Amino acid sequence: MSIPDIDRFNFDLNGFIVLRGVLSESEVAAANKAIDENQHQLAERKGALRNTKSNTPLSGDGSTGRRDLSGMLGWPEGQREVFRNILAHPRLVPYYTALLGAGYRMDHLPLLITSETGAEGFSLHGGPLGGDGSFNPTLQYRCVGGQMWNTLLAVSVVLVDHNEGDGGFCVVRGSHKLNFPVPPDMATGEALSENVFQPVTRAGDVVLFSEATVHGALPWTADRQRRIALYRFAPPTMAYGRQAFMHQGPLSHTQVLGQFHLLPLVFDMCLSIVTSLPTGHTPLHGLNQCSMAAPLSSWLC
Ligand SMILES: O=C(O)CCC(=O)C(=O)O
Repeated sequence: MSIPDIDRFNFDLNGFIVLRGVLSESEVAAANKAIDENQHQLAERKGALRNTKSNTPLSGDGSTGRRDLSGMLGWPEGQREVFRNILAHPRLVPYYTALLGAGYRMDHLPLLITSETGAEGFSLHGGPLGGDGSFNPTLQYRCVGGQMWNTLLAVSVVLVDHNEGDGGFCVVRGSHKLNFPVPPDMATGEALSENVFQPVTRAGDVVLFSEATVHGALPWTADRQRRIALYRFAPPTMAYGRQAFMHQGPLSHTQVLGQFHLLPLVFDMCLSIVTSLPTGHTPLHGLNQCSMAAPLSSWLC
């Protein structure tokens, strides 16, 4: 299960790649129908939850926020399958394996992102260095002896067309190998915007990008709702999502143990995902490819 040389070259060069037509028209329709049925749960990021700096090229109309929602993997039967299939999709597994190693695992919870016309974008973030230029061990890309490796891979499933100038996902090509920190004015969209690229995508495409590649989102300008489903995967030996705890200080021993009431839920979901894997993926293969129970903490962020 290897990936084409041209894709390997492209990812290594740019830090991301667009895979065309991964989802069929009917799968895109199923995903959009499920989102329609759950639209009311989408939360808009207003006020203090806005992400961009006011009055910058990323801030959109200044008031419309992005909306997001997680939990699609646990939606009722008929709604969840198309989202669960991304975990071990036959077109994607070779890429996950090439970019993360055999035994890759889902990291923090996938989420839906939607934007109405005028919604703000998302400040540039990610990259292999911290803001002060220090090494950022959690977001790295390497290629050693022809083997690519990422500490965290984002998988963005595109559910509506993103035409040129529409906005949405944007990336600084090649920045997974940068050696100096991103200038603050670049992160806000105020400087060096000629280096910020918005890939044109169609509903059903999937964008794979290293979180070590500087990326974000441009304000949404199209007159239809933007929709993506965003997943993150990690190598079998790494967990990024647990960092969400650390932002509020480390948990005490008792608090960590307190999280274990979730274990049966996680195990249930793991089992039901394995049983709903696409044909050709045996339970053993599924468990190995996507060890969902491992990072208990990542279910909580
Ligand atoms: O909106 C997008 O496509 C980018 C989202 C993103 O980078 C993030 O949520 O971390």
